[in-house]
Amino acid sequence: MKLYYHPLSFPALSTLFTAEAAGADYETQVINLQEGEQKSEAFLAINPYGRVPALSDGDFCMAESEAIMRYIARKAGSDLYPSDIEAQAKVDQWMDYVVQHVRTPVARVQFNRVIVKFMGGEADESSLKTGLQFLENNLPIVEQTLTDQPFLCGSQMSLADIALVSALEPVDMCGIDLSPYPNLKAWRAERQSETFYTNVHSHFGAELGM
Ligand SMILES: N[C@@H](CCC(=O)N[C@@H](CS)C(=O)NCC(=O)O)C(=O)O
Repeated sequence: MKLYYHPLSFPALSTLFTAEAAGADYETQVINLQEGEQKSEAFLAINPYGRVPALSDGDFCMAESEAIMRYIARKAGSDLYPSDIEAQAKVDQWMDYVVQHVRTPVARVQFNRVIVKFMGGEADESSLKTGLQFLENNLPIVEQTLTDQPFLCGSQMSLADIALVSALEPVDMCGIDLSPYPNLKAWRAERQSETFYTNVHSHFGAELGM
């Protein structure tokens, strides 16, 4: 199984973290987004959407990070994505919440505080404010959940937790303050000390010397 990624793509990192946590046998290939490799003919044959992450497994190719996470966990027979229908539904629920209500606003802040500088553009202050406001609206439920229980879906780590760790990857780089959420902050530090994380990198941006 091969995972195509870029170290600054947090959706792509979620697939690497999943492969590590599930104990999957995998290799990786970096796709150079700065050079536009994602739109090359060779890569479009793997992912016609022209984005990372993507996965190939023999002749089988697929895209979309959460779908890839589920594929990896199922293929490895991992409990990260439980087979019980209700337990699985709860993992799906939290994965959807994290992607929609945490990852999307984090990406908005990252775009306006970090990416625009690389692109030589200007931040859209209203978009930035909206991203920060969405986080302020949405993170308290995550904080409360991780106060009540060790993981998003109860007592065991699942794909939902990996989605959350990944969604929060750029927070230090783009100055998002997690101190109003002490349990989330401590939970994140604990996950970042685990091998599924440290086998991928020490911190977000490390691969590029950031
Ligand atoms: N919904 C997709 C999002 C993938 C995505 O937006 N990837 C970005 C990097 S984070 C990308 O490859 N951008 C390059 C481009 O759009 O040209 C997923 O979760 O996999």
